[in-house]
Amino acid sequence: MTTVAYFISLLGKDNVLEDPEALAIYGTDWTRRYPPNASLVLRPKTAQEVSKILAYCNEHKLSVVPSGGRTGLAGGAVALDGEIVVSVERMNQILEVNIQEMWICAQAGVPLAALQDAAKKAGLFYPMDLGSKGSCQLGGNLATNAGGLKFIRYGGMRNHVLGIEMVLADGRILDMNASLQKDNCGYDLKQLFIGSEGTLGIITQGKIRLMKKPQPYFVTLIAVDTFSHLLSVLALCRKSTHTLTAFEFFTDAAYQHVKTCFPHLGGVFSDPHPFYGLIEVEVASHTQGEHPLFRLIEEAFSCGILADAVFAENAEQFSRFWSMRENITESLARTGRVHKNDLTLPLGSLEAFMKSVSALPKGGIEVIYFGHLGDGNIHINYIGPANGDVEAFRRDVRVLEKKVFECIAHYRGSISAEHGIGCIKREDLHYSRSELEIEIMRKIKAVLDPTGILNPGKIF
Ligand code: FAD
Ligand code: 2HG
Ligand code: ZN
Repeated sequence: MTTVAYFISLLGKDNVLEDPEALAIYGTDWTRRYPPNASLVLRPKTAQEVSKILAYCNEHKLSVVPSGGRTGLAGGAVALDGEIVVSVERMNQILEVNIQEMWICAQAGVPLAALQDAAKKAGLFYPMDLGSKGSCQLGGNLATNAGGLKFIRYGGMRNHVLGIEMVLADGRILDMNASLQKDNCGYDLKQLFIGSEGTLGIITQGKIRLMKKPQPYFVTLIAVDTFSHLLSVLALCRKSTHTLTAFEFFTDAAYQHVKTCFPHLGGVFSDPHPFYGLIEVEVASHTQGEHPLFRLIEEAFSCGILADAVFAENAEQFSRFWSMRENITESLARTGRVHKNDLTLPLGSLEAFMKSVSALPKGGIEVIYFGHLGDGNIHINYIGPANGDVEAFRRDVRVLEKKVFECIAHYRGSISAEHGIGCIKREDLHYSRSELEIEIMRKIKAVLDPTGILNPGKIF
Protein backbone atom coordinates (compact mmCIF):
# COMPACT_ATOMS: atom_id res chain seq x y z
CA MET A 1 0.00 0.00 0.00
CA THR A 2 1.33 3.48 -0.83
CA THR A 3 1.65 6.13 1.86
CA VAL A 4 -1.32 8.08 0.49
CA ALA A 5 -3.46 4.93 0.27
CA TYR A 6 -2.58 4.08 3.87
CA PHE A 7 -3.60 7.51 5.12
CA ILE A 8 -6.83 7.46 3.07
CA SER A 9 -7.69 4.10 4.64
CA LEU A 10 -7.07 5.65 8.05
CA LEU A 11 -8.67 9.10 7.70
CA GLY A 12 -10.89 9.00 4.64
CA LYS A 13 -10.27 10.73 1.33
CA ASP A 14 -11.49 14.16 2.49
CA ASN A 15 -8.85 14.32 5.19
CA VAL A 16 -5.82 13.53 3.05
CA LEU A 17 -5.12 16.61 0.96
CA GLU A 18 -2.75 16.65 -1.96
CA ASP A 19 -3.96 19.52 -4.12
CA PRO A 20 -1.50 22.39 -4.60
CA GLU A 21 -3.82 24.96 -3.05
CA ALA A 22 -4.16 22.98 0.21
CA LEU A 23 -0.42 22.26 0.28
CA ALA A 24 0.27 25.99 -0.05
CA ILE A 25 -2.23 27.02 2.63
CA TYR A 26 -1.29 24.40 5.22
CA GLY A 27 2.43 24.58 4.42
CA THR A 28 2.95 28.04 5.82
CA ASP A 29 2.18 30.23 8.84
CA TRP A 30 1.43 33.93 9.38
CA THR A 31 5.00 34.98 8.51
CA ARG A 32 4.48 33.80 4.90
CA ARG A 33 8.21 34.16 4.57
CA TYR A 34 9.16 30.72 3.23
CA PRO A 35 7.75 29.22 0.07
CA PRO A 36 5.56 26.34 1.33
CA ASN A 37 6.77 22.90 0.35
CA ALA A 38 4.46 20.31 1.94
CA SER A 39 3.96 16.88 0.39
CA LEU A 40 0.65 16.01 2.04
CA VAL A 41 -1.83 17.39 4.55
CA LEU A 42 -3.51 15.06 7.06
CA ARG A 43 -6.50 16.04 9.18
CA PRO A 44 -7.03 13.53 12.01
CA LYS A 45 -10.01 13.72 14.37
CA THR A 46 -8.77 11.72 17.37
CA ALA A 47 -5.60 11.06 19.34
CA GLN A 48 -5.74 7.44 18.13
CA GLU A 49 -5.56 8.65 14.52
CA VAL A 50 -2.65 10.95 15.36
CA SER A 51 -0.99 7.98 17.03
CA LYS A 52 -1.31 5.83 13.90
CA ILE A 53 -0.05 8.66 11.69
CA LEU A 54 3.08 9.18 13.78
CA ALA A 55 3.76 5.45 14.19
CA TYR A 56 3.66 5.11 10.38
CA CYS A 57 5.78 8.22 9.76
CA ASN A 58 8.32 7.12 12.34
CA GLU A 59 8.61 3.66 10.80
CA HIS A 60 8.98 5.10 7.28
CA LYS A 61 11.14 8.08 8.36
CA LEU A 62 8.69 10.65 7.03
CA SER A 63 8.99 14.12 8.53
CA VAL A 64 5.95 15.79 10.05
CA VAL A 65 4.97 19.40 10.75
CA PRO A 66 2.30 19.76 13.47
CA SER A 67 -0.09 22.52 12.48
CA GLY A 68 -2.63 24.54 14.49
CA GLY A 69 -4.21 27.85 13.51
CA ARG A 70 -1.02 28.83 11.59
CA THR A 71 -0.97 32.27 13.24
CA GLY A 72 2.60 31.62 14.47
CA LEU A 73 5.11 34.41 13.91
CA ALA A 74 8.34 32.40 14.05
CA GLY A 75 8.00 30.02 11.09
CA GLY A 76 7.19 27.08 13.38
CA ALA A 77 4.33 25.52 11.42
CA VAL A 78 5.95 25.80 8.00
CA ALA A 79 6.77 22.82 5.77
CA LEU A 80 10.11 23.66 4.18
CA ASP A 81 11.22 20.38 2.74
CA GLY A 82 8.41 18.08 1.61
CA GLU A 83 7.11 17.28 5.11
CA ILE A 84 3.66 15.91 5.89
CA VAL A 85 1.55 18.53 7.63
CA VAL A 86 -0.64 17.15 10.43
CA SER A 87 -3.38 19.68 11.07
CA VAL A 88 -5.38 19.24 14.27
CA GLU A 89 -8.17 21.58 13.10
CA ARG A 90 -10.80 18.78 13.12
CA MET A 91 -9.93 17.99 16.73
CA ASN A 92 -12.16 20.86 17.79
CA GLN A 93 -14.29 19.51 20.63
CA ILE A 94 -14.60 21.12 24.04
CA LEU A 95 -14.77 17.99 26.17
CA GLU A 96 -15.72 19.38 29.60
CA VAL A 97 -16.04 22.59 31.55
CA ASN A 98 -15.71 21.67 35.20
CA ILE A 99 -17.10 24.47 37.34
CA GLN A 100 -16.36 22.89 40.71
CA GLU A 101 -12.69 22.31 39.94
CA MET A 102 -12.50 25.33 37.63
CA TRP A 103 -10.97 23.91 34.48
CA ILE A 104 -11.76 23.39 30.83
CA CYS A 105 -10.68 20.31 28.89
CA ALA A 106 -10.55 20.52 25.11
CA GLN A 107 -9.03 18.95 22.03
CA ALA A 108 -5.99 20.70 20.58
CA GLY A 109 -7.79 22.26 17.60
CA VAL A 110 -10.25 24.39 19.56
CA PRO A 111 -9.71 28.09 18.78
CA LEU A 112 -8.80 30.37 21.68
CA ALA A 113 -11.95 32.51 21.25
CA ALA A 114 -14.14 29.39 21.61
CA LEU A 115 -12.40 28.52 24.90
CA GLN A 116 -12.96 32.07 26.16
CA ASP A 117 -16.66 31.86 25.19
CA ALA A 118 -17.16 28.46 26.82
CA ALA A 119 -15.62 29.69 30.07
CA LYS A 120 -17.78 32.82 30.00
CA LYS A 121 -20.93 30.76 29.44
CA ALA A 122 -20.05 28.78 32.56
CA GLY A 123 -19.66 32.03 34.54
CA LEU A 124 -15.87 31.66 34.67
CA PHE A 125 -12.89 33.22 32.90
CA TYR A 126 -10.26 31.84 30.49
CA PRO A 127 -7.15 33.87 31.27
CA MET A 128 -5.35 33.85 27.88
CA ASP A 129 -5.93 36.58 25.32
CA LEU A 130 -4.12 37.15 22.02
CA GLY A 131 -4.89 39.38 19.04
CA SER A 132 -5.08 36.15 16.99
CA LYS A 133 -7.76 34.60 19.26
CA GLY A 134 -10.20 33.90 16.40
CA SER A 135 -7.73 31.59 14.63
CA CYS A 136 -5.02 30.35 17.00
CA GLN A 137 -5.75 27.05 18.73
CA LEU A 138 -5.21 25.43 22.11
CA GLY A 139 -2.49 23.08 20.75
CA GLY A 140 -0.64 25.97 19.09
CA ASN A 141 -0.94 28.13 22.22
CA LEU A 142 0.54 25.29 24.30
CA ALA A 143 3.22 24.42 21.76
CA THR A 144 4.40 28.05 21.67
CA ASN A 145 3.76 28.79 25.36
CA ALA A 146 1.89 31.87 24.17
CA GLY A 147 2.04 35.05 26.26
CA GLY A 148 -0.37 37.73 25.15
CA LEU A 149 -2.17 40.82 26.22
CA LYS A 150 -2.89 39.99 29.86
CA PHE A 151 0.40 38.29 30.77
CA ILE A 152 1.19 40.98 33.34
CA ARG A 153 -1.83 39.84 35.35
CA TYR A 154 -2.26 36.13 34.60
CA GLY A 155 1.03 34.87 33.10
CA GLY A 156 1.37 32.69 29.97
CA MET A 157 0.16 29.23 28.94
CA ARG A 158 2.60 27.46 31.26
CA ASN A 159 0.94 29.04 34.27
CA HIS A 160 -2.52 27.76 33.41
CA VAL A 161 -1.98 24.17 32.39
CA LEU A 162 -3.30 21.37 34.58
CA GLY A 163 -2.68 18.57 32.11
CA ILE A 164 -2.01 17.63 28.51
CA GLU A 165 -2.25 14.60 26.29
CA MET A 166 0.55 14.11 23.75
CA VAL A 167 1.35 11.73 20.97
CA LEU A 168 5.06 10.94 20.89
CA ALA A 169 7.12 10.55 17.71
CA ASP A 170 6.76 6.75 17.78
CA GLY A 171 2.97 6.96 18.12
CA ARG A 172 2.66 6.22 21.84
CA ILE A 173 0.03 8.32 23.60
CA LEU A 174 1.37 10.03 26.70
CA ASP A 175 -1.56 10.87 28.97
CA MET A 176 -0.61 13.59 31.44
CA ASN A 177 -4.13 14.90 31.62
CA ALA A 178 -5.02 14.42 35.28
CA SER A 179 -6.97 17.11 37.14
CA LEU A 180 -4.73 17.50 40.17
CA GLN A 181 -4.19 20.92 41.68
CA LYS A 182 -1.10 19.60 43.48
CA ASP A 183 1.19 16.86 42.18
CA ASN A 184 4.90 16.46 42.93
CA CYS A 185 5.82 13.03 41.55
CA GLY A 186 9.19 13.52 39.94
CA TYR A 187 9.80 15.72 36.89
CA ASP A 188 6.87 17.72 35.59
CA LEU A 189 7.04 16.28 32.07
CA LYS A 190 4.11 18.22 30.68
CA GLN A 191 6.07 21.45 31.13
CA LEU A 192 8.77 20.05 28.85
CA PHE A 193 6.29 19.83 25.98
CA ILE A 194 4.84 23.29 26.53
CA GLY A 195 6.80 25.66 24.30
CA SER A 196 8.39 22.76 22.40
CA GLU A 197 7.02 24.05 19.07
CA GLY A 198 5.99 20.68 17.69
CA THR A 199 9.49 19.22 17.97
CA LEU A 200 8.77 16.69 20.74
CA GLY A 201 5.27 15.40 19.95
CA ILE A 202 1.78 16.39 18.89
CA ILE A 203 -0.48 17.80 21.59
CA THR A 204 -3.95 16.31 21.27
CA GLN A 205 -5.70 17.58 24.38
CA GLY A 206 -5.24 20.10 27.15
CA LYS A 207 -6.80 20.89 30.49
CA ILE A 208 -6.55 24.54 31.42
CA ARG A 209 -7.32 26.21 34.75
CA LEU A 210 -10.14 28.72 34.69
CA MET A 211 -10.44 31.73 36.92
CA LYS A 212 -13.12 33.65 38.70
CA LYS A 213 -14.81 36.17 36.43
CA PRO A 214 -12.72 39.35 36.81
CA GLN A 215 -14.06 42.60 38.20
CA PRO A 216 -14.82 45.25 35.55
CA TYR A 217 -11.86 46.49 33.51
CA PHE A 218 -11.11 50.17 33.01
CA VAL A 219 -8.83 51.54 30.33
CA THR A 220 -7.01 54.76 29.65
CA LEU A 221 -4.82 55.70 26.74
CA ILE A 222 -1.87 57.93 27.53
CA ALA A 223 0.49 59.96 25.36
CA VAL A 224 4.06 60.72 26.46
CA ASP A 225 7.05 62.44 24.94
CA THR A 226 9.79 59.99 25.94
CA PHE A 227 10.13 56.25 26.46
CA SER A 228 11.47 56.99 29.92
CA HIS A 229 8.16 58.68 30.80
CA LEU A 230 6.29 55.50 29.86
CA LEU A 231 8.42 53.61 32.37
CA SER A 232 7.74 56.24 35.02
CA VAL A 233 3.97 55.84 34.48
CA LEU A 234 4.39 52.08 34.77
CA ALA A 235 6.13 52.60 38.12
CA LEU A 236 3.17 54.72 39.31
CA CYS A 237 0.75 51.98 38.21
CA ARG A 238 2.68 49.41 40.24
CA LYS A 239 2.04 51.47 43.36
CA SER A 240 -1.67 51.86 42.62
CA THR A 241 -4.16 49.87 44.68
CA HIS A 242 -5.90 48.75 41.48
CA THR A 243 -4.86 45.50 39.86
CA LEU A 244 -2.98 46.13 36.63
CA THR A 245 -4.25 43.81 33.87
CA ALA A 246 -2.37 45.32 30.91
CA PHE A 247 0.34 47.90 30.28
CA GLU A 248 0.88 48.03 26.53
CA PHE A 249 2.73 50.58 24.43
CA PHE A 250 3.16 51.63 20.82
CA THR A 251 4.89 54.45 19.00
CA ASP A 252 3.21 57.11 16.93
CA ALA A 253 4.79 55.48 13.87
CA ALA A 254 2.87 52.27 14.69
CA TYR A 255 -0.32 54.26 15.21
CA GLN A 256 0.07 55.98 11.83
CA HIS A 257 0.06 52.56 10.15
CA VAL A 258 -3.05 51.53 12.10
CA LYS A 259 -4.84 54.72 11.04
CA THR A 260 -3.94 54.14 7.40
CA CYS A 261 -5.58 50.69 7.50
CA PHE A 262 -8.38 51.49 9.94
CA PRO A 263 -9.19 55.22 9.55
CA HIS A 264 -12.03 54.99 12.09
CA LEU A 265 -9.37 54.40 14.79
CA GLY A 266 -7.89 57.89 14.28
CA GLY A 267 -8.64 61.13 16.07
CA VAL A 268 -8.09 60.05 19.67
CA PHE A 269 -5.48 62.69 20.55
CA SER A 270 -5.56 66.22 19.17
CA ASP A 271 -1.77 66.24 18.66
CA PRO A 272 0.58 63.34 17.91
CA HIS A 273 3.12 62.27 20.55
CA PRO A 274 6.07 59.88 20.12
CA PHE A 275 4.75 57.16 22.47
CA TYR A 276 1.36 55.92 23.61
CA GLY A 277 0.46 53.59 26.44
CA LEU A 278 -2.67 51.56 27.08
CA ILE A 279 -3.30 50.99 30.76
CA GLU A 280 -5.97 48.58 31.92
CA VAL A 281 -6.93 47.89 35.53
CA GLU A 282 -9.41 45.61 37.23
CA VAL A 283 -11.49 47.47 39.80
CA ALA A 284 -13.90 46.09 42.39
CA SER A 285 -15.50 49.38 43.37
CA HIS A 286 -14.76 53.02 42.77
CA THR A 287 -16.12 56.49 43.53
CA GLN A 288 -19.21 57.05 41.39
CA GLY A 289 -18.64 59.42 38.48
CA GLU A 290 -14.85 59.28 38.68
CA HIS A 291 -12.84 57.09 36.33
CA PRO A 292 -10.81 54.68 38.53
CA LEU A 293 -7.61 55.79 36.81
CA PHE A 294 -8.34 59.49 37.29
CA ARG A 295 -6.17 59.95 40.42
CA LEU A 296 -3.26 58.08 38.91
CA ILE A 297 -3.40 60.12 35.72
CA GLU A 298 -3.66 63.32 37.76
CA GLU A 299 -0.53 62.36 39.68
CA ALA A 300 1.31 61.53 36.44
CA PHE A 301 0.39 64.95 35.02
CA SER A 302 1.59 66.67 38.17
CA CYS A 303 4.95 64.82 37.91
CA GLY A 304 5.31 66.18 34.36
CA ILE A 305 5.51 62.74 32.76
CA LEU A 306 2.25 62.80 30.79
CA ALA A 307 1.54 64.77 27.64
CA ASP A 308 -2.09 63.70 27.25
CA ALA A 309 -4.58 61.07 28.41
CA VAL A 310 -8.03 59.89 27.34
CA PHE A 311 -10.25 57.67 29.49
CA ALA A 312 -12.46 55.04 27.92
CA GLU A 313 -15.87 56.17 29.18
CA ASN A 314 -17.96 53.43 27.58
CA ALA A 315 -17.77 50.01 25.95
CA GLU A 316 -17.34 51.49 22.47
CA GLN A 317 -14.28 53.53 23.52
CA PHE A 318 -12.91 50.60 25.49
CA SER A 319 -12.89 48.35 22.44
CA ARG A 320 -11.68 51.19 20.20
CA PHE A 321 -8.58 51.75 22.37
CA TRP A 322 -7.84 48.06 22.43
CA SER A 323 -8.33 47.87 18.65
CA MET A 324 -5.66 50.54 18.18
CA ARG A 325 -3.20 48.23 19.91
CA GLU A 326 -4.42 44.87 18.61
CA ASN A 327 -4.49 45.96 14.95
CA ILE A 328 -0.82 46.89 14.74
CA THR A 329 0.30 43.48 13.46
CA GLU A 330 -2.39 43.40 10.77
CA SER A 331 -1.67 47.00 9.70
CA LEU A 332 2.07 46.40 9.40
CA ALA A 333 1.49 43.16 7.47
CA ARG A 334 -0.38 45.16 4.86
CA THR A 335 2.70 47.26 4.13
CA GLY A 336 4.03 44.21 2.33
CA ARG A 337 7.43 43.56 3.85
CA VAL A 338 7.92 43.00 7.56
CA HIS A 339 10.55 41.30 9.67
CA LYS A 340 9.80 40.81 13.36
CA ASN A 341 11.74 40.69 16.60
CA ASP A 342 10.05 39.65 19.85
CA LEU A 343 12.35 40.59 22.72
CA THR A 344 12.28 40.70 26.50
CA LEU A 345 14.59 42.51 28.82
CA PRO A 346 14.72 43.10 32.53
CA LEU A 347 12.59 46.22 33.09
CA GLY A 348 15.62 48.00 34.53
CA SER A 349 17.52 47.65 31.23
CA LEU A 350 14.73 48.71 28.88
CA GLU A 351 15.62 52.37 28.70
CA ALA A 352 19.31 51.76 28.00
CA PHE A 353 18.38 49.12 25.42
CA MET A 354 15.99 51.45 23.60
CA LYS A 355 18.66 54.17 23.57
CA SER A 356 21.26 51.81 22.08
CA VAL A 357 18.87 50.49 19.44
CA SER A 358 17.62 53.96 18.50
CA ALA A 359 21.24 54.99 17.87
CA LEU A 360 21.88 52.16 15.38
CA PRO A 361 22.00 53.18 11.70
CA LYS A 362 18.82 51.96 10.00
CA GLY A 363 19.49 52.67 6.31
CA GLY A 364 16.12 52.80 4.55
CA ILE A 365 14.42 50.48 7.05
CA GLU A 366 11.47 51.81 9.02
CA VAL A 367 11.60 50.54 12.61
CA ILE A 368 8.38 50.23 14.61
CA TYR A 369 8.27 49.55 18.36
CA PHE A 370 5.31 48.28 20.36
CA GLY A 371 4.49 45.53 22.80
CA HIS A 372 3.76 44.41 26.31
CA LEU A 373 5.84 46.98 28.17
CA GLY A 374 4.72 45.80 31.60
CA ASP A 375 6.34 42.42 30.85
CA GLY A 376 9.52 43.99 29.45
CA ASN A 377 8.43 42.55 26.06
CA ILE A 378 9.26 44.78 23.08
CA HIS A 379 8.12 43.88 19.56
CA ILE A 380 10.32 45.46 16.90
CA ASN A 381 8.94 45.32 13.36
CA TYR A 382 11.29 46.27 10.55
CA ILE A 383 9.45 47.50 7.44
CA GLY A 384 10.98 47.50 3.98
CA PRO A 385 9.77 49.34 0.89
CA ALA A 386 6.85 47.39 -0.66
CA ASN A 387 8.30 47.37 -4.15
CA GLY A 388 11.98 47.22 -3.22
CA ASP A 389 14.39 44.32 -3.60
CA VAL A 390 13.38 41.63 -1.05
CA GLU A 391 16.84 40.11 -0.83
CA ALA A 392 18.46 43.51 -0.21
CA PHE A 393 15.88 44.21 2.53
CA ARG A 394 16.54 40.84 4.21
CA ARG A 395 20.30 41.41 4.07
CA ASP A 396 20.06 44.90 5.56
CA VAL A 397 17.61 43.78 8.26
CA ARG A 398 19.88 40.90 9.19
CA VAL A 399 22.82 43.26 9.78
CA LEU A 400 20.64 45.47 11.96
CA GLU A 401 18.97 42.60 13.79
CA LYS A 402 22.32 41.05 14.74
CA LYS A 403 23.30 44.31 16.42
CA VAL A 404 19.96 44.32 18.26
CA PHE A 405 20.52 40.71 19.38
CA GLU A 406 24.04 41.57 20.59
CA CYS A 407 22.44 44.27 22.69
CA ILE A 408 19.90 41.75 24.00
CA ALA A 409 22.68 39.33 24.95
CA HIS A 410 24.53 42.18 26.68
CA TYR A 411 21.53 42.83 28.94
CA ARG A 412 20.79 39.10 29.36
CA GLY A 413 17.46 39.51 27.61
CA SER A 414 15.66 37.03 25.38
CA ILE A 415 15.42 36.98 21.58
CA SER A 416 12.01 35.31 21.90
CA ALA A 417 9.65 36.49 24.60
CA GLU A 418 6.52 34.73 23.41
CA HIS A 419 6.50 33.74 19.71
CA GLY A 420 9.10 30.99 19.89
CA ILE A 421 12.19 30.24 17.81
CA GLY A 422 10.66 28.33 14.86
CA CYS A 423 12.97 28.31 11.87
CA ILE A 424 13.34 32.08 11.71
CA LYS A 425 15.43 32.45 14.87
CA ARG A 426 17.12 29.07 15.11
CA GLU A 427 20.53 30.46 14.16
CA ASP A 428 20.15 33.05 16.88
CA LEU A 429 19.30 30.77 19.80
CA HIS A 430 22.84 31.21 21.14
CA TYR A 431 22.16 34.88 21.93
CA SER A 432 19.84 33.74 24.74
CA ARG A 433 20.83 30.14 25.53
CA SER A 434 24.25 28.85 26.55
CA GLU A 435 26.06 26.02 24.73
CA LEU A 436 25.27 23.75 27.66
CA GLU A 437 21.56 24.60 27.56
CA ILE A 438 21.43 23.93 23.81
CA GLU A 439 23.31 20.65 24.26
CA ILE A 440 20.77 19.49 26.87
CA MET A 441 17.87 20.51 24.61
CA ARG A 442 19.35 18.52 21.72
CA LYS A 443 19.76 15.47 23.96
CA ILE A 444 16.12 15.68 25.06
CA LYS A 445 15.06 15.93 21.42
CA ALA A 446 17.16 12.87 20.56
CA VAL A 447 15.56 10.82 23.35
CA LEU A 448 11.98 11.71 22.44
CA ASP A 449 12.36 11.81 18.66
CA PRO A 450 15.36 9.60 17.78
CA THR A 451 14.52 9.46 14.07
CA GLY A 452 14.12 13.25 13.97
CA ILE A 453 10.76 13.24 12.18
CA LEU A 454 9.08 15.93 14.28
CA ASN A 455 9.22 19.45 12.87
CA PRO A 456 12.80 19.27 11.56
CA GLY A 457 14.70 22.54 11.31
CA LYS A 458 12.72 24.22 14.07
CA ILE A 459 14.37 25.59 17.26
CA PHE A 460 17.79 24.08 16.32
P1 FAD B 1 0.60 27.47 14.70
O1 FAD B 1 1.05 28.75 14.12
O2 FAD B 1 -0.19 26.57 13.83
O3 FAD B 1 1.87 26.67 15.24
C1 FAD B 1 2.81 27.27 16.08
C2 FAD B 1 3.83 26.22 16.53
O4 FAD B 1 3.19 25.24 17.33
C3 FAD B 1 4.45 25.45 15.38
O5 FAD B 1 5.77 25.14 15.72
C4 FAD B 1 3.62 24.19 15.29
O6 FAD B 1 4.36 23.11 14.73
C5 FAD B 1 3.28 23.94 16.73
N1 FAD B 1 1.97 23.30 16.94
C6 FAD B 1 0.75 23.76 16.58
N2 FAD B 1 -0.20 22.91 17.01
C7 FAD B 1 0.44 21.89 17.65
C8 FAD B 1 0.01 20.72 18.32
N3 FAD B 1 -1.28 20.39 18.42
N4 FAD B 1 0.96 19.91 18.87
C9 FAD B 1 2.27 20.22 18.80
N5 FAD B 1 2.72 21.31 18.17
C10 FAD B 1 1.82 22.14 17.61
N6 FAD B 1 1.58 35.31 20.31
C11 FAD B 1 1.73 35.62 21.62
O7 FAD B 1 2.38 34.86 22.35
N7 FAD B 1 1.21 36.78 22.14
C12 FAD B 1 0.46 37.62 21.39
O8 FAD B 1 0.01 38.65 21.89
C13 FAD B 1 0.24 37.29 20.02
N8 FAD B 1 -0.51 38.09 19.24
C14 FAD B 1 -0.67 37.78 17.93
C15 FAD B 1 -1.45 38.63 17.12
C16 FAD B 1 -1.62 38.34 15.78
C17 FAD B 1 -2.48 39.26 14.94
C18 FAD B 1 -0.99 37.20 15.21
C19 FAD B 1 -1.16 36.86 13.75
C20 FAD B 1 -0.22 36.35 15.99
C21 FAD B 1 -0.06 36.64 17.35
N9 FAD B 1 0.70 35.80 18.19
C22 FAD B 1 0.85 36.10 19.51
C23 FAD B 1 1.37 34.60 17.63
C24 FAD B 1 0.50 33.33 17.56
O9 FAD B 1 -0.88 33.64 17.52
C25 FAD B 1 0.81 32.40 18.75
O10 FAD B 1 2.14 31.96 18.66
C26 FAD B 1 -0.12 31.20 18.85
O11 FAD B 1 0.09 30.55 20.08
C27 FAD B 1 0.05 30.18 17.71
O12 FAD B 1 -1.04 29.28 17.73
P2 FAD B 1 -1.49 28.53 16.39
O13 FAD B 1 -2.58 27.58 16.75
O14 FAD B 1 -1.79 29.48 15.32
O15 FAD B 1 -0.17 27.71 16.07
C1 2HG C 1 1.32 41.36 19.66
O1 2HG C 1 1.74 41.59 20.79
C2 2HG C 1 1.76 40.10 18.98
O2 2HG C 1 0.50 42.10 19.09
C3 2HG C 1 2.32 40.31 17.58
O3 2HG C 1 2.63 39.37 19.76
C4 2HG C 1 3.61 41.09 17.56
O4 2HG C 1 3.42 41.52 15.22
C5 2HG C 1 4.17 41.42 16.17
O5 2HG C 1 5.38 41.64 16.08
ZN1 ZN D 1 2.95 40.20 21.69
